[in-house]
Amino acid sequence: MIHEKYFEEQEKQDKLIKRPNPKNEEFYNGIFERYTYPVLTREHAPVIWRYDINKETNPFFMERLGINAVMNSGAMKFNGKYILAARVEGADRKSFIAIAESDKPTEGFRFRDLPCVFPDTCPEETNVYDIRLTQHEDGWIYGVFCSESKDPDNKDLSAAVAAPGNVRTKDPVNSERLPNLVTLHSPQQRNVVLHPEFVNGKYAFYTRPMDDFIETGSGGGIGFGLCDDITHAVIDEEKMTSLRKYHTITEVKNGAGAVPIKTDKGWIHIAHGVRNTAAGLRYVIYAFATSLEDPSKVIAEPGGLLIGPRGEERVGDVSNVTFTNGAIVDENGKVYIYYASSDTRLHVAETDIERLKDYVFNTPEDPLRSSDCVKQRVSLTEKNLELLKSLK
Ligand code: M1P
Repeated sequence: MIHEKYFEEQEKQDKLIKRPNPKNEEFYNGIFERYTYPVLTREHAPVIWRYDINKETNPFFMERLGINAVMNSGAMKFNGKYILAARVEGADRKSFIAIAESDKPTEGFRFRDLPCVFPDTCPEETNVYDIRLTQHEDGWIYGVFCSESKDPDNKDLSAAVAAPGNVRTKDPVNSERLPNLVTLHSPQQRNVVLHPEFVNGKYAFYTRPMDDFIETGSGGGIGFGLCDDITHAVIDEEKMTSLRKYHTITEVKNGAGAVPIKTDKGWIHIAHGVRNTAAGLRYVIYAFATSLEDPSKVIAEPGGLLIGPRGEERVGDVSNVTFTNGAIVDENGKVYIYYASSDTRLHVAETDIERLKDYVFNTPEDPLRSSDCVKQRVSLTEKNLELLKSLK
């Protein structure tokens, strides 16, 4: 017999999913719009994932398998639907990937009945998260994610190893797991993204070389490497693309985010950068462009952040974080950037290709020193003052 509380909880959730999500009219920067509500939260996790709805076995209608957070999501448009492959974190700290879909890009996301169950080919793997969905020109949809295991060579209980897992599918229901990507010169990898096109006839990956699970150490930024065989992907040389720099938003680390967006001026990358503060690490989203002829070559990098945590976004399980691993470009040129705040919930920011190009190619670079930054600002202000004189 179904517990009566099930119907109450389900009704609450249906209301939440159907709630309209207007643009946040208070926020303006000309670059993108924010929306009022997150598009996915832990309250969106299906009731049937969390409760045993049978009154005989769950008389108190207790949550048996709680959900802690819904965040970092891969994204794509498929068969007219907006698809999010979300990182769902259980109350037990283990994450898994689950697909939520909607007919609209900014509201109405509902999880499928069952989360994704990838072929269990890595017995040492403890946690999986942060999938990037690449609709590759070879006809497959790839999902590259972080596969995390306990470090067998380190007695520290928290010592872990991160490697890029890879699944592929043609129908987003059944998936084939490929061996984890191997990078010959980097002991750990997270935030790996498969480029959607062949480069010199090879598969191309954006990587993030790390010496350690948390610290990038000698890893200088976002790398780029090629491999011949996607079914046994091995990367030898990792060229550097967007570099970490002292006293910038990427000082501590950075990492590729959404699959690069192709424009007539170059590939636009929406990535994340991390700096340290007295309050801990601060994660923000930034953008840069690489050349169409050589997608490893950075051709533009606006100074500063594109999306930083604001208001309620600042607080969560890991506060002061905005992070993205998915964006969708619509047929009409609109771009939806799905970003999580503070490792807790998922939001959407809306822009379009023309604005993104203008932002990436016409926003000044970070001149790296206060004295040059202030000159940059004075120059802009003086030009504006000159123009304002015409009003007098
Ligand atoms: O907690 C913030 C983010 O930390 C990691 O990102 P990075 O590898 O750059 O440190 C990821 O685990 C990510 O999931 C998380 O949002």
